[in-house]
Amino acid sequence: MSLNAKDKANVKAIFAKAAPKAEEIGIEVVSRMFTVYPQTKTYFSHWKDLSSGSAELKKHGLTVMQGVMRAVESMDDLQTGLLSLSELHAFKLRVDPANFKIISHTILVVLAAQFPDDFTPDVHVSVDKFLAQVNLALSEKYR
Ligand code: HNI
Repeated sequence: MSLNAKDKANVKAIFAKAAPKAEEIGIEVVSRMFTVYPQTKTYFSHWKDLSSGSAELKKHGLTVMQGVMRAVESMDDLQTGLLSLSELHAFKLRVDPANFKIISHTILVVLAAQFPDDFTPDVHVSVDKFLAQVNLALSEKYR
């Protein structure tokens, strides 16, 4: 399941393309996650507004995408790169790690919708593998 050289190149390329649109993509990811998997909204009950136009959602969408882009940079050692984020989600936010799969799937869908020409089956496989590794690293501190 580890990423080969081609996977790494595919992941770097599609996220390089996504980077300038990180805010727009982040909004789309979080608002789709809330719509399709409404149980994810329970973690954000302290927000004033969970709608897709809200300032909180806009900020959080960008934050999550920046987290994913940082993971791209540390893809050779995700366990170390995502250690503090794993700690935060496990101990402070107490996010059930089942939700990491949900957001990964949502990220895949949004990338496919935003970049239909780039999102070939090959790229799909590579990004899927990468996000599975991110999930594993984010889940590290739960056990
Ligand atoms: Ni997540 C905060 C990254 C998945 C719920 N999250 C963050 C922050 C980053 C981040 C970065 C800000 C950290 C800080 O303040 O120092 N989250 C990521 C990444 C993923 C992810 C990279 C997966 C790809 N988070 C999820 C999921 C949920 C989630 C699946 C719940 C459904 N995250 C949260 C919550 C916060 C959060 C809740 C605090 C947000 C706030 O506004 O208080």
